[in-house]
Amino acid sequence: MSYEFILARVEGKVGIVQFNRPKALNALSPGLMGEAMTAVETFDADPAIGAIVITGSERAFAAGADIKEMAQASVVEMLGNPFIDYWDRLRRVRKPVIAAVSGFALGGGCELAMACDMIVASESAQFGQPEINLGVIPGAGGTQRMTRAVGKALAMEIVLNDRRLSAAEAQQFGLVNRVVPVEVYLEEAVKLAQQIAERAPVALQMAKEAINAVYEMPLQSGLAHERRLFYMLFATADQKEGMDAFVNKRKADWQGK
Ligand code: DAK
Repeated sequence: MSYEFILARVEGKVGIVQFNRPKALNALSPGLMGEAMTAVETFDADPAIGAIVITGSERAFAAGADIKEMAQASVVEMLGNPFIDYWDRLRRVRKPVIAAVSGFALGGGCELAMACDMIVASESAQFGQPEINLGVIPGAGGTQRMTRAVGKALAMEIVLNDRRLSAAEAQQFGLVNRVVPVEVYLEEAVKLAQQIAERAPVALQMAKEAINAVYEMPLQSGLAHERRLFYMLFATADQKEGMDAFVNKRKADWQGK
């Protein structure tokens, strides 16, 4: 499939979606978001793909939603805007999704990175929620996911006072998994995705679901949910294969069944 605002390619078992609006610092226009989610969903449905990487350019992962496109919008137009649906579609992706972030990850760009399962950042990455400068607040999860990631005190500064986090700070506060030199950030993200993609596919999906349940449920319900997923995996061929491979000291051959 050919796209106007993104590039999509496959490396091994990893599907890579790259934002491609360099002149607008990858501002997340509806066109870009629609194409990106279509590509992500196509990879999610492809059994040859085990994990997905979402990235931008060295200068900008994404500088947020397209301010020019929403500057004159009325509340009714914003309510009818399908923009937020893209985030819900990302939440429904079952395979692991890694954001490879370099440069600006601001507003909706930061929210998009946080909606992924992991973040690999380049040393030049900068995370922030500057919507206050536009007379609005984050609307795609920024107040919720940022607060859960870095805690209330720092989240207040980030959202109320446009405090930006450097890559090193983002790692220190638990927002990103690792920080690497800018020359290799995408390579490192793809390498991590490749390692994950080699693992038991059904168990991967259940593991992701169980961890994400932390954000939806109280502890008792989360523990019960985890246990149900654990038991369910004993109905898969991969569980039999994985345990047999261990017992017989061989490498497991996952079927994703
Ligand atoms: N939108 C549109 N264009 C943008 C943009 C953006 N977010 N960010 C940058 N650009 C464009 C600039 O206008 C400029 O275009 P030209 O003037 O050359 O045509 C080009 O990208 C290069 O930008 P600069 O010249 O400004 O480059 P600098 O290096 O000087 O500065 C910057 C880079 C990233 C610091 C600066 O561009 C900047 O502050 N950008 C805006 C960052 C921002 O405020 N982001 C938050 C956007 S609001 C919703 C839920 C959520 C949202 C929306 C809806 N619903 C529930 C419906 C999300 C909202 C947001 O994300």
